[in-house]
Amino acid sequence: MEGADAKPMLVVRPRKAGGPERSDFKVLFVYPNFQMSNLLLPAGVSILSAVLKQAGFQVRLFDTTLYRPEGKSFDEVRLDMLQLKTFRLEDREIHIKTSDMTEDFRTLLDEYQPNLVAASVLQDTYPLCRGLLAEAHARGIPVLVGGIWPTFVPQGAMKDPFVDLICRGEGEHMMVALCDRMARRRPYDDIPNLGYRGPDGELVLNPLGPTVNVDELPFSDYSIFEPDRFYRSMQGRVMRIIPVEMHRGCPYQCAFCEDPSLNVIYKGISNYHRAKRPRRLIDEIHFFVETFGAEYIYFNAETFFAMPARDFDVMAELYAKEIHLPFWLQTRPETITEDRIAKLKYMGVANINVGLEHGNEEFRARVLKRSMKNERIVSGLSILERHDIPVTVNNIMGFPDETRDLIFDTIELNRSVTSATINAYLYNPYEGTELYEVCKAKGYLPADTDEKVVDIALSEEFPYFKTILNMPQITKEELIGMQRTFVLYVKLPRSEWPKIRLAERLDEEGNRAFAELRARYLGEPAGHNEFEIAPAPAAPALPS
Ligand code: B12
Repeated sequence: MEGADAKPMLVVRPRKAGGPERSDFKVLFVYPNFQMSNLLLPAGVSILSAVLKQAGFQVRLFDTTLYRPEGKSFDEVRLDMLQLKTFRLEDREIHIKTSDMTEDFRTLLDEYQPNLVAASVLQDTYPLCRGLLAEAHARGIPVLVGGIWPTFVPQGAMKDPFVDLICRGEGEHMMVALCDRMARRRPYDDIPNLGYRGPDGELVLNPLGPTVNVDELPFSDYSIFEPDRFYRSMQGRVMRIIPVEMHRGCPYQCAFCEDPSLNVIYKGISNYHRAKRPRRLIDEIHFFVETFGAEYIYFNAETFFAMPARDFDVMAELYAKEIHLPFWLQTRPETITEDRIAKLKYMGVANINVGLEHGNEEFRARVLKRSMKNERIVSGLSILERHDIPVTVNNIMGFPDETRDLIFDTIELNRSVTSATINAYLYNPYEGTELYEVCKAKGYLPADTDEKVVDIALSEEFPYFKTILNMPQITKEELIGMQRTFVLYVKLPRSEWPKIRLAERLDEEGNRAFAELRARYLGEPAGHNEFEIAPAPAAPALPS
């Protein structure tokens, strides 16, 4: 089956250093992740580290994931809301840090003396690293910020005086060129994808250069992460779960996602959506098994089946014969067919994540730009049920103009399928997406100026489980209440719905009802207030 696809395995070891300047040049990445969250090793900094090391530079990383946050962690909130299975990090002797994060960062700066500090950020994670970047800048170290947020909101991070440079779009070519010029003390203001302040403080954005050939990249370098970071829970089991970047980008048009806009900004330059060749993908997985002791593979692809049928056949055969570790993937419901799932079983599939997102066909097609029939969603998921594959169903609520009834359409559709776990996120608009523009035009953003939205993104309070939208048809409290009871509405009998309605309320009585129902759902003895619920937020201001 390999046939024409076979190619020699790529070598990952760093090439001989380009010269003394390169091997002396030290990059310190900062990865501001939600603290103590059960999240993956990220693709972005891992590939950037690999290309920089290959080019002969030194790389280290400061990662915020294993520090205990002040309040509840992202995962603790998800556990409260029944959207995550209980897991025990202690089983694999994973240590959560109790030391002071900023102090540890200062110590690392003293010890490592980096020539460049480079943060990889999303809109929600940028606030977590501002203090650290300010520390680096105060010591005269240039600070660079890259990732999806600066790609679409380049002026955002540049509002902070301690940020010197930003990267729009892909970072591989840009970072190697930048470090090379910095190491040789050459000007770097012409490097594609770079943003910087011009002579009058104005933001200068260089044009985007071509995208990388994903088959020619070195394998992702996870060695910059601490050993405890390789563990993650999957359906309650903590394992060494290693992600493999399989596709970059996505061919679909979902209005809430940045992917369609990545295709737009790269239009006329390169195709943003790319898939790795099966042979190369399998070689990379071999490397992860040998180097990082992978016990479980996480295919990083927005839609796993967005690839030619032949590539899937080749990959399935290679994976089944050479790897056969349990694995996770994500795909759209309408891509699920009997034949494909039989092949996934042959490969050893363990879990599948399916984006249902919304239960009302018309709303889903018109507002979310996801056209598919509910029948197809149900039939797709029933194939997974027949094959006994645990499924996580993703849902989002709180879209512009979405009413309580529309949210119930999503609850009903979830009730008609079988799921092992359910994610119910509150929608937040990300700048660069089509739906962000809709929210803006309707006056649902906190204020109708880009500046204000940036300020909110920069605020320490930018929430991971709240919505920033102010909408006339539903309040923020109602959305938060529906989010925390979503799983109960789906999984408990309808006769419980009046009590679940009470459990939506973010007051003492509501919290008590929620605690009882949650305990019942989990089969635990009921105990009042065995966990705390965040206090109800102030009533949102409606647009005038
Ligand atoms: C896989 C994925 C996840 C995974 C892994 C996350 C991770 N950090 O890798 C999981 C499921 C854990 C996840 C979680 C979340 N995600 Co997510 N995720 C994605 C997805 C589908 C692919 C990301 C990816 O791996 N791309 C491939 C890598 C190689 O690309 P990249 O990360 O963009 O990096 C390249 C460039 O950006 C740049 N770059 C990146 N960092 C840096 C740093 C420097 C210094 C430089 C120079 C360049 C640079 O160079 C890299 C190589 O070219 C994207 C969609 C997308 N296309 O971006 C959403 C996306 C990034 N996620 C998003 C969101 C909102 C989240 C969550 C906040 C959701 C939530 N509330 O739970 C969390 C945040 C978790 C976190 N701390 O990161 C949004 C972000 C929107 C925004 N504008 O900020 C996206 C864009 C989806 C969307 N709605 O449009 N996510």
